[in-house]
Amino acid sequence: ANGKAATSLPEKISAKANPEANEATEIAGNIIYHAKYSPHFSPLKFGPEQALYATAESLRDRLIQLWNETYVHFNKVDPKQTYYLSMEYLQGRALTNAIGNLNLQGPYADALRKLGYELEEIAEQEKDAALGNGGLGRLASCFLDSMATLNLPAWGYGLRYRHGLFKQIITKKGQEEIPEDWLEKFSPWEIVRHDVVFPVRFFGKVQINPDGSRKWVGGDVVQALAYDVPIPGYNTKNTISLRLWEAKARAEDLDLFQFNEGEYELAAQLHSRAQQICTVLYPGDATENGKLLRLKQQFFLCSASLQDIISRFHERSTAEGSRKWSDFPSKVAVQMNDTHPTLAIPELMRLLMDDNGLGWDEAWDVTSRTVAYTNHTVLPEALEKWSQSLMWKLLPRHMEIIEEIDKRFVQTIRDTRVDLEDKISSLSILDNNPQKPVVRMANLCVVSSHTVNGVAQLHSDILKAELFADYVSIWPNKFQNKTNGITPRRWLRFCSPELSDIITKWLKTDKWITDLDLLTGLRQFADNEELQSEWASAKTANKKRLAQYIERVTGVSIDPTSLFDIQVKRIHEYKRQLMNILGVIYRFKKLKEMKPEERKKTVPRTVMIGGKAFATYTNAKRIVKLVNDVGDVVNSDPEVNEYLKVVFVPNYNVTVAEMLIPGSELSQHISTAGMEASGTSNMKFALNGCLIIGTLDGANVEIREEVGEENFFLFGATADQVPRLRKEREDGLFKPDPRFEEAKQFVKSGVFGSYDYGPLLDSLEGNTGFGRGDYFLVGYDFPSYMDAQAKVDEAYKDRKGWLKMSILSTAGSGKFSSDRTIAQYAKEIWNIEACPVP
Ligand code: NBG
Repeated sequence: ANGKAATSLPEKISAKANPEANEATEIAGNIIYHAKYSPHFSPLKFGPEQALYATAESLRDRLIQLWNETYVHFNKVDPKQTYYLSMEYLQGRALTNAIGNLNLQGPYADALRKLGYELEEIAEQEKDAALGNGGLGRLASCFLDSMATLNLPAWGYGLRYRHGLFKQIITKKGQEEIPEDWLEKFSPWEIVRHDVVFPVRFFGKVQINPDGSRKWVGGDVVQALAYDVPIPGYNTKNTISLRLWEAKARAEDLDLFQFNEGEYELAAQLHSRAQQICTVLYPGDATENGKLLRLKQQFFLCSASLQDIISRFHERSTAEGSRKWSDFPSKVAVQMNDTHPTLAIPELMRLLMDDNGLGWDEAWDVTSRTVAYTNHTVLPEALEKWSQSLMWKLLPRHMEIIEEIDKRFVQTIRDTRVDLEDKISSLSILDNNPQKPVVRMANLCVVSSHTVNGVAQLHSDILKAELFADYVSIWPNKFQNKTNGITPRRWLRFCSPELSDIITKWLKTDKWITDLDLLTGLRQFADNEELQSEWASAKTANKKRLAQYIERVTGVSIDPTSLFDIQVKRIHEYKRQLMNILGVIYRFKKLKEMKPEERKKTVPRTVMIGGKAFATYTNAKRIVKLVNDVGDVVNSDPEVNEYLKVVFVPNYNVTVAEMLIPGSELSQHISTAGMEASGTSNMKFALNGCLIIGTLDGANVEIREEVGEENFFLFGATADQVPRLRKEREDGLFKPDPRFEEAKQFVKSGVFGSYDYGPLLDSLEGNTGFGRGDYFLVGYDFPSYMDAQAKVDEAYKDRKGWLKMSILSTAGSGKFSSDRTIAQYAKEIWNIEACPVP
């Protein structure tokens, strides 16, 4: 705190002559006001935490003002609006982002200095809003930033998980999970909307009225209460909303009689059932109860959001008299982020038919012209299938509607496409297999949506050629590609101000922040020594900052002049962190075998791996344990630790990513080809001048095209080779590379401790009875991976060559702005237009 500890509020702030200083004075006054009158803490103490809340609240005033103006403007213009439905948002911290988007960096820094604090120090107090698990959730958050920045009439809807996804801690046992506590105190960024409440029903039964219409009655009714998180655009007034729902029981649901009888749990059971809904993201689903809770969460999001959307449709119609339902699709676009919000389809049908009296055909026309679906994975285990009996129990009316949609769809196929007769069992929505009857959510989405898209070109091609091939023959124009993107504000401008300033200086404009294609202008300077040296010093500064962070959270001290090699993402066998660590193990073994003078010729490396494993995913947890065990041995080996360090970065999240990515030089995107739908951290790394070692998978393919193949370390099988290679592996025709065998053998020898890695290593064997046949082809790709790693070392020795590649990597990343992605969604799927607040 500016040298001296600031723990109390200053009495007076003196104004200076220039306007910036006046703005800072005004802001400081605002912060003091909030510190004094905040309902959340006493003004007697003004430590960093209080300073954070007061600063955030001063910003919140501005955001609310802008948010209101935007809302009023949208109401007036009444444009078609998009609603993005997502079970996940990985917002991360909001303070730096809000200050940056509002262009208030200077005044806020000055204001806080007057109060005895540095802005960075205050920003660091903030906890991440971690309402997501990985790329899909972070994509949703990047999309919101772009929607606001492009002035699009678009909103997000999600759930307000009180404990988000778990927090990862690393102990001797490996990964352990503890609850996330982002709401423990309170979040200054949300506005409770006691005026926005909708009832959401569960269970109950379908009542048939005398006129034949149907009504869902009985069961439990829970209230959905809205919390609005304002999302400011960059350099614009437009501020949109992320509306998060919280589940609440009604006062009348407390059974006062039972309570007074001392039966407290029984008396409040509806309250506790409502509480469960927004407790955590992805509760374990191994039990029936767990499945039921997840289904409740999904329906809760869909029902509350659609009721809200419909009420806004009515609200905006009052100006020109009441609106026709057939206009709904020209006013509303609903985007389903993966299959999690699929229940939006039967829920919209139900609301239209049962509550608003539309007939089936009219309701179907409205629904199918309104909803669109983004697929984010081809992994069969991630394609949702819900048990029909569970659905009948929780959502009886919706099951009737789904059956009817399916019946009509199948009938149409029978009537019009005799050639597809034998495909009907796989095309239909209901899988009536008597062992395990399920609803196939992806099929329901494809049948009901006007547009279906994948998230990178290769992924969209695979969807069309494989997963949804037969649907393509029915609706050839339904399928699109929308290659993912990332917001250049958070992922370059704000997380690496040093590099950003250099880019602005050389491009002679900062317009690249909203027009990322301008980065190609750096290409002409890639060989320029002056730029290279500035580039190098920005990278070095970021590496030093990262090294300090690593030491602080892990105790491991790393050398900022070594090559920083990073792989951060959810731990999954298809992402092949296991291949990475086996490569490290091989490197370690070779270093041990070398003579000291030989070692000196090698390129020192720091390998950082981070990511959460799903709590019940045993092999993923074993991988986390292995990385940690390898780190313990390597980092304490006096012969080798000058040349190799291995760090497991705990609790990887958005904030950690903002620290790691700017300091990275090499990053690994090494999934089995065809399995990673897109990847989005690959884009963030490339944008920050980090080189990629990777397979031809997901968006890697397009990144390599854009940055140039000479600036990308490619290896491995291609997606079209994978099926044949798996077959060969199964048939025992595969001959492993000696390096692969040596690395596995080394682990088995017990060098990395007594933990039993047998089962993990067995998963890499052919069909040996316990082996899973190396489904992810680690063995097959290992030799080409190691060869590519050798090329990395060679390239790193040529300092200028490396810097040039790094500059070209940034220069080629323009395509991966989420502004480009969202502009394409707006034009090609949603049919919406910008609506800037004047
Ligand atoms: C993930 C994919 C990633 C992709 C993100 C965002 C799911 C279901 N899918 O490859 O695995 O980048 O979605 O599209 O989380």
